[in-house]
Amino acid sequence: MNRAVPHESAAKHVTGEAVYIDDMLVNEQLLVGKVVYSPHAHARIVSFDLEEARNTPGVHAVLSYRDIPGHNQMGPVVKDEVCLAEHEVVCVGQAVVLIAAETDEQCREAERKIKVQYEVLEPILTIEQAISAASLLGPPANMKRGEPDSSIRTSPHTIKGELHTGAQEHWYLESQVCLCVPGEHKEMNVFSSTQHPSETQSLIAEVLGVGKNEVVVEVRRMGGAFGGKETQGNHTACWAALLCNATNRPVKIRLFRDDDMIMTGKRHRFLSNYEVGYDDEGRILAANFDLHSDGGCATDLSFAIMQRAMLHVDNAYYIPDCSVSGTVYKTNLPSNTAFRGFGGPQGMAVIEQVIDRIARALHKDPAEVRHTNFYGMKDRNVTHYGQEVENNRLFMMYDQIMKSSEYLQRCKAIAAFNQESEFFKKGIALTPVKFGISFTTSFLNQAGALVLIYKDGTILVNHGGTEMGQGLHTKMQQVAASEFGVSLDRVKVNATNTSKVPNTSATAASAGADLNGMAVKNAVDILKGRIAENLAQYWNERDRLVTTRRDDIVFENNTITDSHYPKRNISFADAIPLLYLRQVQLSASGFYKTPNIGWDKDKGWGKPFHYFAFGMAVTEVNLDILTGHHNIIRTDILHDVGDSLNAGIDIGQVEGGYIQGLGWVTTEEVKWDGEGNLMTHSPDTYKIPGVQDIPKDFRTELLQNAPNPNTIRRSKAVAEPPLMLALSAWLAIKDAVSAVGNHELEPEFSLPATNEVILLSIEDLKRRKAEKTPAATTPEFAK
Ligand code: LUZ
Ligand code: MOS
Repeated sequence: MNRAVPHESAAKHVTGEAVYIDDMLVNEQLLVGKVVYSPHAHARIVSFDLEEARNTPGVHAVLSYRDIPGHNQMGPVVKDEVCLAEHEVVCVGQAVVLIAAETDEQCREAERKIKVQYEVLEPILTIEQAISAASLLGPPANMKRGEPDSSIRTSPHTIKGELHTGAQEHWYLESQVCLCVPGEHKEMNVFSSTQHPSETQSLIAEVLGVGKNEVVVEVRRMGGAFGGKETQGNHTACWAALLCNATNRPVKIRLFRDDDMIMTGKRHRFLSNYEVGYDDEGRILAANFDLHSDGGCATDLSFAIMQRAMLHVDNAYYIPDCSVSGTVYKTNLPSNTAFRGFGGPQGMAVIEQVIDRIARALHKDPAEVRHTNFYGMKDRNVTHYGQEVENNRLFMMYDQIMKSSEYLQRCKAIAAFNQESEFFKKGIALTPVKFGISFTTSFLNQAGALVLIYKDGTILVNHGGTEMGQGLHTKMQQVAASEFGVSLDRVKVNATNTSKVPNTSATAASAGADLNGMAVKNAVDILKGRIAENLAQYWNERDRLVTTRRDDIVFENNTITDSHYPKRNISFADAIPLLYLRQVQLSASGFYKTPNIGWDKDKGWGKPFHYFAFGMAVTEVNLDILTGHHNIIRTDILHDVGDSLNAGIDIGQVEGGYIQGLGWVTTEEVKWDGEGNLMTHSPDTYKIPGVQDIPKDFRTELLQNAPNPNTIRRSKAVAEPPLMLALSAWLAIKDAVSAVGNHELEPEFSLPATNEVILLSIEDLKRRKAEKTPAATTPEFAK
């Protein structure tokens, strides 16, 4: 049953029949909603006048914070994010006024008539400015094992440095969108593009000042999310709900692409400092890491993201003495948010840079230094936060990918090529990924399901996870079908709906299939137990030949059978109407919470993760040193998804994750001007990977024969971990730049490695080399 069946909506996606919120048919009562946002990064609102806008023909509502019936709050964790600005605006793009009108044009006309008077204040726009202003979103966090300071002092070698890693725009194809439809009295039906329907429901109830039982949030599918709708789908939903409530008409808000990019948060920028001690073999002995992130104007998920970064500064490597600090800064930019990897990429980039630097300093192959530092199988296997690395697949995967990628031969070929080639240089890098699976906020690791069997024997599965293109519903359909032993076409997965499964967690942390799969299985097990018990009873009453016990009954091949007396069998389709007549309850809710995890975030110690997902990639690039342009010649990926629930979907996730990571490490540069305006707010200034950027030779394999214990059908999470495999591309580019200086000097490098960064790095390298050259090649006569 773990077949690579196509995504349940694949045909609909390509024919255009898949319904997204913007496609939903609503009657002529539908109003268009618009958000009027701050043009200033930081300003006091002196006054505003909405009268003229309210009198615009076709306009049904113009709302400010004064018109909010409930709480003016939409902070998901900390209540520090107003729904509409009151007396101050803290970033460009912050919502100030909402408009509902019959047409988009009328909204724009009303917007022109709104008069807001601002007194502009000084903004904080960079981490460096925030550090000097001591502008923090909260107290720093710390983790520590051993005595890194003294160990670094006694180490044979040390390195120090800092690394900037850039922001990233989610670029989901479907921008933020929500449609609210009023019901009777206080009821509201909400169709939201959200990864977190339960939180969207909660926040709407809070801004409207009604009970959560009045608000139903439904998600059929999202057109991509990537973390950008883990909390920030809530915003558009709250705004649409306010307009719907004020007009008693259906209201839809869909953010125009540029507005979406300007208004929503990004992946957190990080500035990371490190100091590391190591020995002659390149083995890390001790390290101090100080991570600083740009949280933007409000808390959002910034502390959880910083925590995950701190939990991934080790990546796949054992660091005996280690301390990590993490500080989240408050700036006047939209609140930064979850993005695939959730701080993991920012943490891992630091240690991968460190290992690369160690290897270059020792003139060793970086892959070999990585191998030297891998977590051990029996010892050296406890992380800096106290979790044992169990079922370590690093060595097995290293051996396999070194061979399959022909790494050593290609290193030699690259060296030979670089000797001959003046204007093109090639580079290669192997990087591993070890990624912790579970929400680090432990209580979030829970999920629910509601499975219904109808009288015709068809099955409807509800679960708390949302579909964003990742294939979760397909996997849940497969889980239900395999557990019931029926064919896939008997099972349908319903749109996610808060009135079916309550109090769910976001579909996030790569844990959607793990958590909801187990909850679905739990519901199916309950139903199977009931079916077995009642069928056994029926058979035993009908013919008293033998006794069928409940536990003897098996469900397979669309049939329910007594395994000891196979003549006693009935098709699933026939059994269900029979059981209905016998008054058997044919629906059940399921639940799951991840067992045996526990984590003290104040001490920075414990077992935050149920298990680790592993991956490894080798990337080779060709760099044009005159333009800084690079091509990926070949990428080999070996990724661990346990026993795959669906190999087709998983390979898609691995390849997609790597490509999305490529964007982050190469071309995707988010830039703001000196006044906090986003300069890169459309696809013509913000470059996500296109087909041309995909590796010419792309070889992806899933690790075979590596079942994952204690998870749904022995599978592993897939979504986030492969993104970080793209660090191999970043370091392959660095390797090619280094070749410009014949590997004698280490390039200065940051992330993303845009053409500009690459060219500056090459120029810097050439300059440093030229300065050194006279001394190194002192003419004979001068000696
Ligand atoms: N969301 C969250 C996440 O709230 N906690 C997490 O640990 C997490 N990890 C990855 C992505 N989203
Ligand atoms: Mo996420 S970064 O929504 O798992």
